[in-house]
Amino acid sequence: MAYSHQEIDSKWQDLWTKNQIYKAEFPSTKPKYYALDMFPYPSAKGLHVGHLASYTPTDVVSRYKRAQGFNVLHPMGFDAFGLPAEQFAIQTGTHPALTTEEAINNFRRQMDAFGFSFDWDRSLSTADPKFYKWTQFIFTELYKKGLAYQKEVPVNWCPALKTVLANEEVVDGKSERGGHPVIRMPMKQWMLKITDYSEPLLQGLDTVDFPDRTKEGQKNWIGKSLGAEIRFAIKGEKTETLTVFTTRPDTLFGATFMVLAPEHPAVLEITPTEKLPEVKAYIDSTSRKSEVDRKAAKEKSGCFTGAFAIHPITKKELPIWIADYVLIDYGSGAIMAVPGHDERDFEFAQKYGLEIVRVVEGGDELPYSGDGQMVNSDFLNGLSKEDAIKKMVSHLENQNLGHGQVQYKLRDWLFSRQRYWGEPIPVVKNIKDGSIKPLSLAELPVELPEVANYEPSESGEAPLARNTAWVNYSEDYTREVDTMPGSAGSSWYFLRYTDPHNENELASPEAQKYWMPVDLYLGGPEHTVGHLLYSRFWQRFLYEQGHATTPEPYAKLAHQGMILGPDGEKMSKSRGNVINPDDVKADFGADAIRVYICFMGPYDRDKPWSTDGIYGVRRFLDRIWRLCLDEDQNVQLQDGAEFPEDAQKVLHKTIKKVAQDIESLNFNTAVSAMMIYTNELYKLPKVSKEMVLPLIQILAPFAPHFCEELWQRLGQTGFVCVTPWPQYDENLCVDNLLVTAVQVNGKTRGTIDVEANTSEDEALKLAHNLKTVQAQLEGKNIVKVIYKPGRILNIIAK
Ligand code: ANZ
Repeated sequence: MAYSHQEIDSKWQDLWTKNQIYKAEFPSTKPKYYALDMFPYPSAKGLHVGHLASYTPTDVVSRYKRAQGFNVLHPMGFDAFGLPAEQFAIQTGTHPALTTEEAINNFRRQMDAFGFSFDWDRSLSTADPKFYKWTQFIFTELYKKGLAYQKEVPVNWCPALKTVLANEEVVDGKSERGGHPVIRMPMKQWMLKITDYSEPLLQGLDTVDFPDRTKEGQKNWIGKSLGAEIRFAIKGEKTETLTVFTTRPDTLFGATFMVLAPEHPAVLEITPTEKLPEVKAYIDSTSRKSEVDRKAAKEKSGCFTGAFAIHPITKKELPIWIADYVLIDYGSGAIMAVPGHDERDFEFAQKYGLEIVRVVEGGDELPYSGDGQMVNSDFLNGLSKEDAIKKMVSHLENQNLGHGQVQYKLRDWLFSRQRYWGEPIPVVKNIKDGSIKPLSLAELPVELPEVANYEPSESGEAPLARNTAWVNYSEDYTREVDTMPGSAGSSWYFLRYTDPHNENELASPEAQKYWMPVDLYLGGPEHTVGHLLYSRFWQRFLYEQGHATTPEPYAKLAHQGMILGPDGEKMSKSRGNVINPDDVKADFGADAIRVYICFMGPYDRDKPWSTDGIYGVRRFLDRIWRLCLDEDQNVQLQDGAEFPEDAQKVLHKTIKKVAQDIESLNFNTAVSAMMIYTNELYKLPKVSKEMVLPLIQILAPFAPHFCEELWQRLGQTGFVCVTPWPQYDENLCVDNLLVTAVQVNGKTRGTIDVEANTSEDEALKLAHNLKTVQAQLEGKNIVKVIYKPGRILNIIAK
């Protein structure tokens, strides 16, 4: 290898730190750029290559923006609360704060070793009381506005983890972490009313630059449905009615039965006594199932209550059933079943022999959910679906039978955990009347108390309850013992980086006005409906309350792809295909890895690690080194060496392209452009500084240590990473295209545009793109080609 990476890497890391090169200035008259990575859980295992896949692209952008004259905020912190840290602490027996601190220090050392240009003065940890003071403050603000409340709710209880999990943390009826079974159980919990923000969160998506699939994911999660609420009278009941939510009020004449969720409060009231045992048994059998299991159940199950509803228009009697495919917390927890046009209702009707009526024409057989003319539908007959919906809704409204209704799937955010390692919820409860009092800012932070052991208790009570001295807040009040979920701190941490040492506010309006919103936020796509939605909710709330200055936190969001093992499979210990960043760095140096990560392929795709690939990148760096320095490490560049126009053009196009590519996050093509220019330089008999220095400058965001070293050795002063980006000459970026006539066997069939140095093969390819030429060459073999760029390409074919 041409250069010694160990020496160079640590030399420049020290110099950058000493000179505070990455300090984000405030106040400043410069334009700002805020490049943010999703901060990591500081796990004891340290950095893995997945972290590098996220931090390298944002670091390239940050360095590039600095060279472009921006005042860059590129911070890094630690999402230190949450289950992984706690479980590690439980396993090792030490306080989570200690293990967390150790892990943070290790992460930081590793991050520095890759040359990431973080401003460590602004670092934060969500488990630091100075930080979570403000997380707690935000909670009290939410509480005061009625957006934090307590409710007895059926929760996802994980007996193995001994904690409640949010819907997003449950996958296929199992805990996301660890894959333990999850059951439904009623428990009193803290909830945040994110549902009040359904519409703003939807609308806000139009104002931000997020990947389409992320926007789609959030839209689906929020799940806006336009429809109607319709009231049905109950046979034999005078006052009680049943309300259903439907997206298809046009199909009301096709409703042949009703279904209530088993938990629906009307069930036991309407069920005649003789049916009660059967109905109760059914309710019992479904209550243990998780919502996910209920949705996924292959076969529908249900139970007839013995009661009947009255169709609001035809006055027909419709049997009322209960079934667990109807969910209690969506719409009104009751549906009108239209088996002719709804798949689930159809299956149910078939299983229990219920009537099926067609009310929409179309499809070979039922159920048919498409559009078509209405039939068997009285005053709707002949109308299209859209017109029928309108007509039915206005009929319902005129007759006072129902009304148009917007429905969202989004649920409130389950915000309490019965765990130790989280932010204490900063409220106290009156012993006598149970009323809640949020603590004032002066009493924050409520620091995590010491407890005898961190294990959650079997009963589901939080470990904080064990410290009774702490729990007894005053004579009249006891403290809340639940803690916040891992996603609390990450819902606003990006604001704190703008003003991390502020003791009076979560971040000053001045600092936020300057830095916010985040210009580029990079992280994994798995956070689509968790963190990325929660943080948008908090930001919007804080904006309304005057604590934040923008309604949206992130102007642009991107997701990096996954780095797979060399075998193309997800890296995992059991597969033995895990690449350890520290090992690879020891062999190849930080820069080769950084450049390799950029060069592997589009940053947002999954791609396998390849040791050959790293070798190739390292060779590329070595070639640049050897171009500049001889074997004795003396500079071997020649002042005044001729710089042919062709080569100049390649350079200027490369400068332009690398900038454009970084802006559009096409890091891989930026690297290959620099490789092409390097090859170009190798073709020249003599190379001068003028040819090499701009290459070093544009390579610097990718290979910062290597480029600083060369920059210095070539006699330049200052740090290359803050040297203004080189200018390119637009005149040298346009190709002089030469119009060339294409002939087949002597007859002109069209023209192609080539450059002076376009090869015969490339010219032939261009000619093949012409339909006229294709037609002439069909079924023939090319026997001879005469090619004169700018004049003629004659193809002789038989
Ligand atoms: C009658 C009907 C006829 C329906 C038809 C659909 C098709 P989205 O689009 O997801 O909002 N529904 C309403 N509340 C429900 C609940 N709590 N649990 C399960 N299903 C429920 O779905 C709305 C439709 O889902 C509603 O429209 C209702 O069935 C059902 F040809 O009503 B529909």
